[in-house]
Amino acid sequence: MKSHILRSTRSSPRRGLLAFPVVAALSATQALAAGGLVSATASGNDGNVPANAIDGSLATRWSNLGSGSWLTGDMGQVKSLKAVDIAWYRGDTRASRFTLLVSMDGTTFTQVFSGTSSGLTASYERYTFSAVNARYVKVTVNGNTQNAWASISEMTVTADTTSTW
Ligand SMILES: [Ca+2]
Repeated sequence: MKSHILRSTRSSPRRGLLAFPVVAALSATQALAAGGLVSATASGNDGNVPANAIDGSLATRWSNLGSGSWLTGDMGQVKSLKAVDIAWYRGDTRASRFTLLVSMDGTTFTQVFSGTSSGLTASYERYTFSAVNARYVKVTVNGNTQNAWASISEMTVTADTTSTW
């Protein structure tokens, strides 16, 4: 008599459909997958906390009211940074004025970019600059074309491998 064993193992999961991990505290490896930032701090928030800006989800955001509000991301180590991608909350209906600054120690920052988002997309928009060694990247938001809110769905960095100096 034949017996049939129920197999719980299904066919191998399809690759290429992995979503970004959505967890409160990312390990360095996970964070690199999600956008290169291992933690985030900010000048304040309205309940939409800074970690929401580095969780890999465009459905969550960091928000704070007031021109000059800032969000700082930590890459966890010094890297050669050359671009920052930001997805602005409601970025398709308003343009945000902002500067990008970088730092080695999280205290002394140097500006590398100043400009205004396009106002055309709520998805990622890339801002590039000459490669610079840094561990921290800060975006300071000076309001938008509708109000004084700073609101970022996601911030990610593009960096070369760890500097060897
Ligand atoms: Ca998010």
